[in-house]
Amino acid sequence: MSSQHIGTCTLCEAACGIVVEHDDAHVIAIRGDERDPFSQGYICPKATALADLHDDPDWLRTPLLRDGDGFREATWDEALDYAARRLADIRDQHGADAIATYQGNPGAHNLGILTFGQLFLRKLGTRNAFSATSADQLPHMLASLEMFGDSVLMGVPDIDRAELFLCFGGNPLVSNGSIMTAPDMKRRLKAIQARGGRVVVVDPRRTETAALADEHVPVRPGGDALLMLSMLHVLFAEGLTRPGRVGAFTDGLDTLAAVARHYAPEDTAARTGVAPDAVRALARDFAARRGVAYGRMGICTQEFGALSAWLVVALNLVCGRLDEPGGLMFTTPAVDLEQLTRLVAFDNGFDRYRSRVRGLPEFNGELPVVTMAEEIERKGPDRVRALVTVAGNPVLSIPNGARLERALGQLELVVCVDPYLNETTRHADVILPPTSPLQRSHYDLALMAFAVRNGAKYAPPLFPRGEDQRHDWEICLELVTRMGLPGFGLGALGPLAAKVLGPVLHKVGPDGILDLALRAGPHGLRKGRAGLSLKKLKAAPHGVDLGPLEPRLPERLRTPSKRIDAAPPRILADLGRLRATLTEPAPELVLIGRRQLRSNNSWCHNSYRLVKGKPRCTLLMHPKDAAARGLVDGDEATLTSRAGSVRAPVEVTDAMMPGVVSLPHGWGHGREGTRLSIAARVPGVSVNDVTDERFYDRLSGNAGFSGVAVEVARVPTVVTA
Ligand SMILES: Nc1nc2c(c(=O)[nH]1)N[C@H]1C(S)=C(S)[C@@H](COP(=O)(O)OP(=O)(O)OC[C@H]3O[C@@H](n4cnc5c(=O)[nH]c(N)nc54)[C@H](O)[C@@H]3O)O[C@H]1N2
Ligand SMILES: Nc1nc2c(c(=O)[nH]1)N[C@H]1C(S)=C(S)[C@@H](COP(=O)(O)OP(=O)(O)OC[C@H]3O[C@@H](n4cnc5c(=O)[nH]c(N)nc54)[C@H](O)[C@@H]3O)O[C@H]1N2
Ligand code: SF4
Ligand SMILES: [Mo]
Repeated sequence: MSSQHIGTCTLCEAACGIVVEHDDAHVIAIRGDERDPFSQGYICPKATALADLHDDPDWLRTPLLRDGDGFREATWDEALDYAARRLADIRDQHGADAIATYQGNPGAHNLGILTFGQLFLRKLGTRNAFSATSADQLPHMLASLEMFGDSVLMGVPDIDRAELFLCFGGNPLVSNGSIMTAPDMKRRLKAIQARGGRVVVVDPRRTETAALADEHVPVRPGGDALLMLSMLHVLFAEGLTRPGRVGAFTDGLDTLAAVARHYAPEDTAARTGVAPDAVRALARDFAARRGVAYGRMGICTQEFGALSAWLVVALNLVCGRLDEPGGLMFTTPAVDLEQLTRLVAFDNGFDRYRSRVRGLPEFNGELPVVTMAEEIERKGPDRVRALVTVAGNPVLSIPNGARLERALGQLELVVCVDPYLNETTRHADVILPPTSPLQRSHYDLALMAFAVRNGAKYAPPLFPRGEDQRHDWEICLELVTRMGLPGFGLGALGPLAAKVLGPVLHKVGPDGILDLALRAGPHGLRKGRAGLSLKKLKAAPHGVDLGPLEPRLPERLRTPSKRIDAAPPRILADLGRLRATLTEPAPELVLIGRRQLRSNNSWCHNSYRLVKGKPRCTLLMHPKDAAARGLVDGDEATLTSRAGSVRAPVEVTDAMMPGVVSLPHGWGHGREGTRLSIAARVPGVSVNDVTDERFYDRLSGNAGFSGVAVEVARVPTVVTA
């Protein structure tokens, strides 16, 4: 007898509704939920992997404790006690900063981690806190903080009403959209074209999205800030700017115009690779249409991430496309993310302190991942002694992961909340594995704040958790209480509060917090009028549509002046560095990354249906670059940077811009001591053994995966590690 369960796919930001056909213990089939008002039946091939994850024999179901070179199974009590006792000892003897933390990407798709995981990591109170944020969207958050006074107030393209989608450094056809929760991007982009609009993609590679677009503008990696300044130059010079309603509460537009004056298209063309006429046409087209400029990974994870993120907003702003239908808008999510981050996560802030080795700025209480390895290596009595990871695999995910991997060996203690024995967790002393996505309740706390329509959906767990299993939130709450971490906002009460409040919070759980947040949120109870609550959401299992995005400014601004700053001084201060690139010699060959539809960052490669077929970890290269190095399709090449070297088969293609090569990230499994029986057999290397922790955005501290200077050779050069 099979039954049906209505759920949500947790594997990427699109948050597609799924219908899971199942028997008592197993999934029989997964398909798109046609009654989900948001995804309308769309899913990508990754959704079916949810079943593989749930049934994966390598998904740990029992805690593991280090035992010599290997691991042994332990009871939850033993493992939690051990982790908590050793963490507490290190904290008591050496201070909070002796424990480093890393929170990874799947945490953003996990209600338990977004509530109790955050609580745990923040209550550890360490300055050595790291997360995927600084390998990803930090520049967008910094631009929002500087311009709007709130780092989580990030603009979302109102894609369903836009008449021009101008996409810088995003490949939504493959990534399924990012900081733009919008299932079925192909349908949405084609709809723009069908209503007479245009899709333009600015990218060093002719990506899947660029192939569908009306126009592809190849740009040199790291050239976006110059390109956008030149577009602004044209807009101001030709009198095409119309900030409109939003202009009335914006400061700094004159400064912006004065800055842009210095970047005529003729002056930037050599560095961007975009001809002056093409820049003029882009600018005019953008001014003429009800469009939106959107930027993502490719403009963040590069040398000028924060400048680029600021300029994307500025482009929308000067053309009256900010906070207007069809432009860059802000959601009215059912849970107020700003409220919630204040409660369980961070206070907005930048550069309130710096890292010890390189002096890199803090952001929202975290330090950049590019400094993680050196902070761990740093000697002295106040050194880092322990690392806690929650849903992260930094050995494969951060620049120069090989260096981090070596540094892990120096630590006294590594605690990982993670279901897999992988490249990072193989260095653990304790692995605390959570339940699978099908065993926990789900609400996209974070992602619905960046959706292209307002909406809300709750999914109950499909399968109950086993007696011998724990949810992420239970693990994190246990660590908080067993460590007697001070607080829950009760300051001096400290450990007592933890003992008393622990059981209370356990009763409340993530669902209880969600219920409170929904009731307190913008669609919650208002003056006696019934609004959203968990009960209401449970009664609407396919989700509720809360309508199109609506103008939200100036109410949501949190700058002291309650006005937008179009030219924040801290961002302008970085322009000198950008200008210098106009005269500096550019590297002959640079590296960028790429995402693949059946791949999900550094995990999910243990699902056979997602990895079968031709090897995908290939080095894409333009025919000219290949010929110059005597390489033909299929040849094995070494890819070398200052940081390291890997080998990969070459795939010659004119989809690449000359002078740019591409290798996807997240591969490189099969290391000794891991337990990934399928992934281990898939060929591939970790591109982050070549990316360089010294190549980053100096303003924000964000990692630079795009534009790393590399050499490619037929004959192996020096092979490190
Ligand atoms: N070269 C290069 N590097 C990149 C990128 C790039 O484009 N190029 N992209 C960057 C970006 S945008 C990101 S977000 C990061 C991602 O990098 P990470 O933050 O490291 O995240 P993942 O690679 O997704 O690793 C997920 C880890 O979480 C575990 N996990 C999965 N589900 C759960 C769960 O429900 N609970 C718990 N506790 N653990 C779970 C997995 O086993 C795995 O160990 O990589 C960055 N690194
Ligand atoms: N299938 C799949 N989907 C995913 C993920 C995954 O691993 N696999 N990861 C998820 C995560 S964590 C994230 S953050 C999102 C990311 O979502 P996207 O940002 O849409 O994803 P990417 O494919 O990395 O797109 C970045 C694009 O920037 C281009 N690029 C590189 N350098 C530059 C540059 O200097 N300038 C410009 N203009 N473009 C440049 C790259 O060629 C690439 O096409 O995807 C999410 N979705
Ligand atoms: S696009 Fe694919 S991976 Fe992303 S939520 Fe939808 S089904 Fe899941
Ligand atoms: Mo990401």
